Amino acid sequence: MAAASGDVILHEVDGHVGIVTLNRPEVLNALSLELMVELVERLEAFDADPAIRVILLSGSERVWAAGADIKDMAEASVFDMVERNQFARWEKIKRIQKPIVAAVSGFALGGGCELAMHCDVIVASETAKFGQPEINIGVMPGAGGTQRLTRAVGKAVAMDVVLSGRFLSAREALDAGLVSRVVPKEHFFSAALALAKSMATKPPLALKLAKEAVLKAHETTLSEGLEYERKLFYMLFASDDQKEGMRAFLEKRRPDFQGK
Ligand code: CO8
Repeated sequence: MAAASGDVILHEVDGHVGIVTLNRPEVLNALSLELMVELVERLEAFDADPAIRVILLSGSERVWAAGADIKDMAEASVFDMVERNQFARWEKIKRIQKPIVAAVSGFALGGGCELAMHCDVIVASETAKFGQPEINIGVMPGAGGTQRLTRAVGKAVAMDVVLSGRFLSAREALDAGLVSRVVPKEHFFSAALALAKSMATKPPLALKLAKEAVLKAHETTLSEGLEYERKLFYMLFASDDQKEGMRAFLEKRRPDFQGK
């Protein structure tokens, strides 16, 4: 793990997987301004690194992230908030092209839940708790919670969570469609890493374009989305990996994808 003591973000590389770990345990990984700057820098560095095919974002077993750092915001004015323009940083996470797997254990609240929803696949420990409790501190979700949660789980559950501030258990989150897999807490990291490694055996360009196409489903009409999908599908026939993948299938061998 590449880190010095006091680092709020840790990172390491395992094969083709870039691993990023939130590291402010004393405040339950609250997403301070500093942490968000470092997180985005690290995600962008992995996104630009050709050796990395998939990114794994994790917290600790106790907590994923308990939201934006309330100390950073408690005395802020509307002018401070506008001047900080923090959401520009979140927009950069949205623009990461490689798949991001979230390994979520413990609390994923407020900005923490929103950060998990910026990831592409959420693997949750059975102890995970998802919520948008901003209503309890006089505000409301601001990094996409009202939009992404509603698209993920539908209006009924989203309204319940956003207006009451209650937490969803991992099982509820699975049933509602917010997370893809729930695993025993002792395996939350290894299960997410295994998934990320398995994805990293796939052709990198197809991974990126497939991610882009799925995300497009939230942004457009069905017919425009289908058209978009078709064009990306055609584009993959310009890649060596398409030839390799199909030939390997026909030759009954494992494909060797080069990311070209
Ligand atoms: N910000 C700052 N510090 C925090 C935060 C936080 N979000 N959450 C926990 N901490 C600190 C506590 O103050 C405490 O510090 P200390 O030991 O110095 O008192 C330490 O972490 C441990 O926390 P608790 O003692 O409260 O631990 P418990 O196990 O009793 O409770 C909870 C855990 C339920 C998670 C509780 O800490 C809690 O409710 N936290 C706040 C959750 C919350 O309201 N999150 C939403 C924040 S607002 C937000 O995310 C808006 C996002 C907008 C977009 C982002 C723009 C930047």
